[in-house]
Amino acid sequence: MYFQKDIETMPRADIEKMQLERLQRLVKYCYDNVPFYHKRLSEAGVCPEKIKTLSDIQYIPYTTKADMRDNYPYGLFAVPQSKIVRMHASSGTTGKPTVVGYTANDLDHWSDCVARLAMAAGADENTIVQICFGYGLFTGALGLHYGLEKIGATVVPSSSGNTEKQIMLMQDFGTNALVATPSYAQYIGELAREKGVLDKLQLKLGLFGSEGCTIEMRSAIEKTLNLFATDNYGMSELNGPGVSGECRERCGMHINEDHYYAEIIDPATGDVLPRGSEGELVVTTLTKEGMPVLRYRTKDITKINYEKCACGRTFARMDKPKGRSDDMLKIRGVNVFPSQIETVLMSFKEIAPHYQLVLTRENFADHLEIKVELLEQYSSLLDNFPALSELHAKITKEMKIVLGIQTKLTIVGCKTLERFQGKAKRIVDLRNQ
Ligand code: DLL
Repeated sequence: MYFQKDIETMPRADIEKMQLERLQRLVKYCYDNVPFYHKRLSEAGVCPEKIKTLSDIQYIPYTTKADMRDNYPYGLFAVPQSKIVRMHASSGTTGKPTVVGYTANDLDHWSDCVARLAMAAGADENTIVQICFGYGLFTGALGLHYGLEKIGATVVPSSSGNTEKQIMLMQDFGTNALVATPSYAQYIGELAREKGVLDKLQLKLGLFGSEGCTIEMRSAIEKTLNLFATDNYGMSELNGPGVSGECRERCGMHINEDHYYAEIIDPATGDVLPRGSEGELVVTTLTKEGMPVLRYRTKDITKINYEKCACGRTFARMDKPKGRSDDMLKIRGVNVFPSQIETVLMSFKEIAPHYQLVLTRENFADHLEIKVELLEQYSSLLDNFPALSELHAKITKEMKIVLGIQTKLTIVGCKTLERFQGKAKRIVDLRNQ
């Protein structure tokens, strides 16, 4: 089923014609309305008239997360505040989030994009959907919320957490669709099983996203919850969810190419790679008014297939991202940066600047263990259990406040952890073992 069949099944030549027209308009729009882009484009010798073909996009410099940070909070906005009707934000490395502003048209386009993906997954006006993403500055909940309302689904904005109540509502409301991160969906399944109410749930569809999930893990979740789930990709800087998502064929996530122009580049050199190659996804927002983004480096590693899909849609399909080219960790749906952890650790005088982050997956949920060393002069703490426990509790509490998730802390003696000659490798990712 389609939400906008004429657009979703456009011949490729027409898609590219539309993309070029929109790109030309966008570059002029950014040049005229965002001083940051005016300067960037001028320095690169790109005036709007230089964009004559889609491949001329290669002359435009990339936009990065650092640019977002440097222009916090409103430096990349293209319209005055009076035209902004919504703001969202994502967590950032320095404590300052990345801010996104939306005009009324942006919200309309955003919900169209989500609506298409929800219908491609099988949702319609008979869907009763529980949205178990956290409502707030995070784009996931409100993004799905308005997209699903647009197709006439009944939205239950239950947010994340309070899982027993979620399960009760699912039974009482006859919820037949679930929006969640795959790991939260798994947890809901586990708890429902524990409570002996799995067979009382009427879920048929899962719209999962916001974090990676292997096919194997998804199959296990589908089996537990007795539903069919699709994967959905997006990021705050590009509106949020709705950039791409799977149809019922589940052979790649359809990119909403009338709103997003996607490229694949070599993350090391920045060179654009030939179609079909694997590399870092770079996305240009073709229609965004509030905060347009030119060639945003997502850091997500994937590849794109431009063949028409068996479902009839012609929009290109991206693979599930293999991972990120930077260090951001996504744990139980929460973005965690190693630098945040380091900042917390370094605020304790007893702790040495040596730590290791061990990621594991237990019962389909990600866990983070932080191993830290005591400074030599505090080594005696290892023999003083009450004092060590007190320090342990203080660090754990601070970590929870800063990261927003529970972590396991292991304090070890000095000179226990590995040392490095070149770049430190602090992350030990055992999640796929
Ligand atoms: O996670 C937006 C979103 C919400 C997408 C709900 C889908 C559903 P951010 O918090 O800014 O935005 O995180 C963006 O999360 O660069 C990816 O690394 C990762 N990510 C998002 N979706 C997927 C996915 C939202 N389906 C970052 N598979 C992105 C793997 C994903 N990784």
